[in-house]
Amino acid sequence: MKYNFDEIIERRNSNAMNTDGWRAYIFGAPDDAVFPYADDEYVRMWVADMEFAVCPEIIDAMQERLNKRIFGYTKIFDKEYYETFAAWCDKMYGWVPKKEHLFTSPGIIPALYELVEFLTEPDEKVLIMTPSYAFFMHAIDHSNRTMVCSDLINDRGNYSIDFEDFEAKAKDPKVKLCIFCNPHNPSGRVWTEEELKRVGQICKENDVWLISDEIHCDLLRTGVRHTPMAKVMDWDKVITCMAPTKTFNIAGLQISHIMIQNPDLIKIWNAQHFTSENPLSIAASQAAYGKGGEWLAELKLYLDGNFKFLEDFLKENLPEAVYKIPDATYLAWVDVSAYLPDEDLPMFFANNAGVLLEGGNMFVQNSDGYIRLNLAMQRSVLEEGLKRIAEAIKNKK
Ligand code: LCS
Repeated sequence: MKYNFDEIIERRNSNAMNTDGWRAYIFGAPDDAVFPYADDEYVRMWVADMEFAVCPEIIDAMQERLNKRIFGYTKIFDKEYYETFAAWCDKMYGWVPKKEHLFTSPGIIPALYELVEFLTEPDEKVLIMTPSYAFFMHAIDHSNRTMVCSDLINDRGNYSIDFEDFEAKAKDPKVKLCIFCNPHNPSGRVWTEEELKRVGQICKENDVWLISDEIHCDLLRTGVRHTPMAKVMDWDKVITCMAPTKTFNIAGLQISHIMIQNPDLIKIWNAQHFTSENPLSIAASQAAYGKGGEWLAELKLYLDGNFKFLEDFLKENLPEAVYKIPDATYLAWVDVSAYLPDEDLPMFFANNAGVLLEGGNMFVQNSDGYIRLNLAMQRSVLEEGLKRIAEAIKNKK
């Protein structure tokens, strides 16, 4: 390996959400709430960022930009930025967004907040699939729109879309928008082309705008390919969201790509979205897509190893847990209901294992009994976290 994913990086005193924001985010608790473990004793397997150092090619590009010593108002003017991203899309997905369809946002979540408002009226509804990343719900709630959930079918950890239910809900004339997660967080499903086409077709037939949030599209098991919704659905009401932030561990730099095709929506976006771009983020994003391929390939191998490690660990220590190595994300979605049928799972593990994780109804609905483990960490830390989880479950029995 050229890059060292075993190196433990100190994150304290960096205003990291991961180390300092868990009380509020997971437990809705104040910053000074007392827990049985000291902050630096916790193994943190929660928020979706990684414990790995950012690839040096990105840091070098940021350094080069720092050396220019002025950080005035900035926008992406250099056409190389688009060309670099387009080349990445072509290589990775065999699909290239048009330059005139590429817009930026500080994040996909802020863009979702805006798009819900742009695309729906106050009495209208937004369709999501559950379990779901909770910010889909928050984006809907923020504008006081009504959320409609279509539960995924869960066959012992194998998730699929309940097309009958999804179609019935899409037919509701008040449903005007679907926020779709491709690949899916938290299950890690990479949808097949057939599934994508069916979702797209149902939305098109019912004139439901379709936002395909593809932020996890580069975090795949080695050998797996991503298919953008817009590649299989030639329909201008498909909006594609991608970002270098999750893949390259630069979420704090706040840059994402929103691909909008529909001319009317482009007009609204241009009129109402305030575009501001950060010079360091532009440098980082361009370096990620231009020079980060080798780092990503090695990251994926390391993550493949962590998923296998978890599989072996569960077989040996918690055989009644239901788990399947996902095709995408660095998040493991594990059903522990056989052991802990009635617990508040994040609280149980924070109090009894010294492990911070998300689970249960943090994923909107259809997620009871599940914990989500962020595996993007050094194997030694992962091993410690898993030992503690198994130990806490054993002690409970
Ligand atoms: N969309 C999905 C599906 C995500 O999983 C996340 C981050 C985002 C958007 C965030 O996009 P941003 O605004 O940063 O561009 N997911 C997280 C998660 O599951 N836990 O912590 C963050």
